[in-house]
Amino acid sequence: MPSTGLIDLRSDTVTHPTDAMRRAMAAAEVGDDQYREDPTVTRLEERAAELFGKEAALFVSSGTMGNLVALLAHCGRGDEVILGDQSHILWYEGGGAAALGGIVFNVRPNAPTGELDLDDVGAVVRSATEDFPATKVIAIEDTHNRCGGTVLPMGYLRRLRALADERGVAIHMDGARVFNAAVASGHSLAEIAATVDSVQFCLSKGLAAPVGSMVTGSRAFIETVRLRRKQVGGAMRQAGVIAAAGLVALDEMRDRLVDDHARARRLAEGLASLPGVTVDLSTVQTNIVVFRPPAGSDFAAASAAFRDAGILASGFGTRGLRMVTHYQIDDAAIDRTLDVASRIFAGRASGRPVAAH
Ligand code: TLP
Repeated sequence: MPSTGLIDLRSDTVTHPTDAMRRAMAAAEVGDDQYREDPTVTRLEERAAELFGKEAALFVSSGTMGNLVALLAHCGRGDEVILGDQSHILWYEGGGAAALGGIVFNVRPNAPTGELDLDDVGAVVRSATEDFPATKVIAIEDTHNRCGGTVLPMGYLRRLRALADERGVAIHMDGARVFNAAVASGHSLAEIAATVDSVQFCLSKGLAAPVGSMVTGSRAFIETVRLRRKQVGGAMRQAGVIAAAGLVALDEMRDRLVDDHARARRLAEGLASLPGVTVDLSTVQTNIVVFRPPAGSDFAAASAAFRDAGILASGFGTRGLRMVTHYQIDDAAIDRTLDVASRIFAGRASGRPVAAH
């Protein structure tokens, strides 16, 4: 992106398909996927299962649908999911699992790192009785969006796995950005996925595919997920046209995430050096930067000042503003963002931010 154009840091969901994706989409071999006859979808599902070391995978239209059908497969009506108070499933998915599946949300605090406290989770897992809903699944998020893109450490994942095994419950990972977690931690997708029963991951975030997410898990689990996808109207026909972009995403777009992480770090350090701006640098581990304007500033006004200068950020309520790096954000875009930020916040250790120009 030229440094004079609009700099869209609202999310990595804004990424456009690459030229290689558009070529692959145009050339995609297709069939009716509800007859399991779309060879491109089948290839994508096989590739995803292989990468994640799971028996099977299913292509779905979005991360929200992936989380929904996975939870519907783990839980019956009145069963319970344990999830974090900052989780995407709780905040941004319209309560779908409760609305459509009658699933009970047992909400526990997320630590600033995105972890759920293991003692706390152990204390609230419960078996069905005449009174209690039965806990069927613990839902975790890696990387953790509202916690600023934090990566769940492997030691933590293994301890959670041991707890879940001991208590007979499943683990679902909302791995919308699990590729960022793998690149940042140096652990393979299969190592990460081995600690959980199911993973939902997005092709349409940092990997830049236009549409699509996948759910991976055991063959039997994915068959149930397939039925749930049908029930919510998510089964598709010649979906190979979009799956083709997903294959390019998996094959060509994972390694470059390291560049997004380096840029996010530079952005975070630059913002942290401005008067009164607060960034918890320990949470800036991948491509997300959450920062708070100087105390007393109006967050909406700060966001508007960036927008007036051609820079889009998203709001995370009282947590601050969020900027997300992705492949359309180059070094010049980071320079310009920092330049604008220094003008917005210049000398503003407190009080309302001023316009940038
Ligand atoms: N997140 C979006 C917004 O909804 C906040 C974003 O811009 O980050 N899990 C996680 C952790 C996500 O961050 C998202 C999207 C989803 C699931 C849902 O994916 P989609 O948008 O494909 O339904």
